[in-house]
Amino acid sequence: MLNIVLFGPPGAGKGTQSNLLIDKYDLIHLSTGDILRSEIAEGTKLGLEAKSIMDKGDLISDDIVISMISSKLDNNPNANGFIFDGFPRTAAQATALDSLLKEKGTAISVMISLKVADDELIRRLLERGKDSGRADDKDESVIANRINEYNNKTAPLKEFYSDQDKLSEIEGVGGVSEIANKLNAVIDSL
Ligand code: B4P
Repeated sequence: MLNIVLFGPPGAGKGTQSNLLIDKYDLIHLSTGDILRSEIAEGTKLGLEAKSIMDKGDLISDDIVISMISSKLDNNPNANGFIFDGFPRTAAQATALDSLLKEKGTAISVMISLKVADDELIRRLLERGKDSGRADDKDESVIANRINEYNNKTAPLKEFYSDQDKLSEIEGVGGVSEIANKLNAVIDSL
């Protein structure tokens, strides 16, 4: 199986690049952000709880996102592989993901981290906020909080994967297809 963690700060292009990779490599896209937003749209109990946390730019609790990913893995027993987009975001999530994949006789193949400077992230997210309807993209202080959460809780996971010799970092600034070519080169070299 090909299991990719697509990593980077908010607005780095994880969702954008995932959409290209799923077609090219026939993978299942698991975006915890998208799953949470669909819970909100459906008005579920989880969605109602998640909305106020996401609108502030804080992280949802580990238990919730781990169980969401666990059930998605169970629901796709014949997948060629998965792209994990926006997950894991904490050490507890990374450890849980390793265990879940081990139970299924597989593992993460690579973590690809997209590098983008903060001023470019803020520019992209405010631009998306003009028509995305996402409250967390409209307010610069919420965006700053998301970047802060990333730096404090999520960025340290690069070490978790580099200790397993699975980290590959690429420049996330440039044209979308130019960045996609760099991602493809990393994956094709596995
Ligand atoms: P996410 O949905 O993961 O939001 P994101 O980080 O903004 O997404 P991404 O980086 O994929 O942005 P995109 O490619 O679309 O999370 C939202 C919230 O959900 C979190 O704050 C948290 O509350 C919660 N959450 C999600 N997962 C969680 C977890 N595991 N644990 C706890 N809480 C969790 O790119 C952004 C913009 O850039 C787009 O407009 C795009 O068009 C543009 N863009 C992309 N590539 C570009 C390029 N090369 N050049 C110029 N613009 C580009």
